Amino acid sequence: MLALRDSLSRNSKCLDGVWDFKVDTDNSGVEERWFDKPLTDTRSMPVPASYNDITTEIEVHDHVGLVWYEREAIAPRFGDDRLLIRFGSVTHEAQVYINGKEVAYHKGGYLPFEADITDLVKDGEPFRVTVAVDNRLGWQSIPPGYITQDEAGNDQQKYWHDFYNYAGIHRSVHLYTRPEVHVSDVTIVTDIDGSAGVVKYDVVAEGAKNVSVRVLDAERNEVAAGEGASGELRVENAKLWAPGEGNLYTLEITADDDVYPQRFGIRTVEIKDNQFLINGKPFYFRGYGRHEDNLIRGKGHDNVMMVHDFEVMKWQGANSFRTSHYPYAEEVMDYADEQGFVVIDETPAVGLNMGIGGGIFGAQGFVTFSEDTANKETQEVHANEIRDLIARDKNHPCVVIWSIANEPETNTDASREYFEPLAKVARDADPTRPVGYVNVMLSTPDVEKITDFFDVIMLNRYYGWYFQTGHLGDAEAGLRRELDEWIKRYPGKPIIFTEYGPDTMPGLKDYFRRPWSEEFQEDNIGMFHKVFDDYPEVVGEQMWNFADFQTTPGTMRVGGNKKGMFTRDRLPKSNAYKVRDRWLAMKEKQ
Ligand code: GCB
Repeated sequence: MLALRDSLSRNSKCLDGVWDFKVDTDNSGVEERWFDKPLTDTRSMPVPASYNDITTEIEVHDHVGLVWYEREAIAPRFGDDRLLIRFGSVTHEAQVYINGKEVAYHKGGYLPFEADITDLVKDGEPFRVTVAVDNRLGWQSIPPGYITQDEAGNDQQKYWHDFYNYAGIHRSVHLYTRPEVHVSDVTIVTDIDGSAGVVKYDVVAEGAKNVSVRVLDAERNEVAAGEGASGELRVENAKLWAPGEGNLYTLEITADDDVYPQRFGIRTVEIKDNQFLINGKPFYFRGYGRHEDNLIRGKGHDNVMMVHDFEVMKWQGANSFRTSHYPYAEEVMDYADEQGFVVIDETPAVGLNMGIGGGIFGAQGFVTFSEDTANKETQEVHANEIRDLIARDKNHPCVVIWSIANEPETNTDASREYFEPLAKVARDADPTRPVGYVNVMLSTPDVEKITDFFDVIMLNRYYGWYFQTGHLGDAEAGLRRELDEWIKRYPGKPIIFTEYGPDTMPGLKDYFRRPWSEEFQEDNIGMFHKVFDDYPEVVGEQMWNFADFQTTPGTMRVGGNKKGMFTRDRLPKSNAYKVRDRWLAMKEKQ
């Protein structure tokens, strides 16, 4: 799906702001047709934001099921054009009504969707937008979950991932106009030939008689041009997109009356002899797994926090991050392109592992893959999440790897059956980028069964924390043994550590440098770094997590997960300075 862009032929209007909101306590609003009339007894709710932490009421915070959002909007002048309503994301399911008529249903909490509302509204007239949002997760949703009842008969949402199930209208809502015949998709693939950039493009614009393209540089100078819906262009003396250098071009596409500006970067990505190459040069990932998680806003996108987070990451000398554990806001991907940050782009397939729950191993009594749990239908939903993520993000130069799942079960034959077709879905959708998945510590190389489908090995490891707690000597020995085994079994595949590090209580100091203290975070992470430095096959370190974040309550979590390099309000723990010294020194050398 194309990003929202204004142009000569496209105009957008933002519907963010304070909407009316109502919790559907009995989840009966759809049957009772709440959308027929304006909602009554509403309260205020900001958009975009998670609704959970905005009020002080537990009934809002903990509600399982539907909530309703509503606002009035004024249709812009759209003449003969089409008018659409577009949502950056609604978590996890949305039904959208315009003046009471359903125009969209979307399942999946982290990707955009839109609906054509041209025939339902009139130029300049007000109309009612109603959105029913459902936060429930089931066996056939990605991520999965299930619902139980407590003794009083109240629903409780259970799930296996270690972050709070925030819900709401999480990203911006827009109206936008575009001509009836329009650009609906474009794929841009770049290569480097000496000092020139080679730009292959493929435009979809159904019904268009004339399609032409121009490549504009950052100053809007035309540097190449072509006719037709697909072709190959050369940009002489190209300014390459590279880590730390967000050089971008725009492919301005004209299809009859529609003009669509697609930004892109000229760069290559390749894996060769254990190395991860960007523009032919070995690249070492320094950074973090992150979360879209903030005080009060929950998972609502916020430009203030986005820009601040990038500033903090740059301060530390990071060059990359993973969108753990779901696709991030389109604004974040645009900004990563501009800032030259390298991104491992992940689907929302997290918690597909009944052997772990909320960071606790062996805690559940379910089988992961079976007819009654994650089944063929789940696999199809997962496949669509992969396709839709790639469709949304394929033209971002920042994206260098697709991660199709985080810590799924991968040590059974059933998991092999489940993942083989999904790896192929990712490759078919994008043959140009490496594909991987993020491996859990229960799936060590002696028992793991799916790495042969993938290009990179991405490991989440908690030596010294969940295992050999506090004993760094044994932890180091275990880590080295495991690395040796991966390298022996999969020669040639580069290894990226996508998670490591202990929970750390900010301000907890300890002469004996024990677990939970700031000193232990320094030592544990320092141990990992020492080991990484001994292995040329290790091409990246993305510690867990950029910042502390909210989770479900549990005996293992103190006000959320505390593995952050920074606190939830983005203040450095002492380890942050140590890692900063390391990363800035590495940056100098790279
Ligand atoms: C993991 C998960 C991550 C958790 C983390 C932890 O392996 O991928 O979502 O938050 O462990 O802290 O336990």
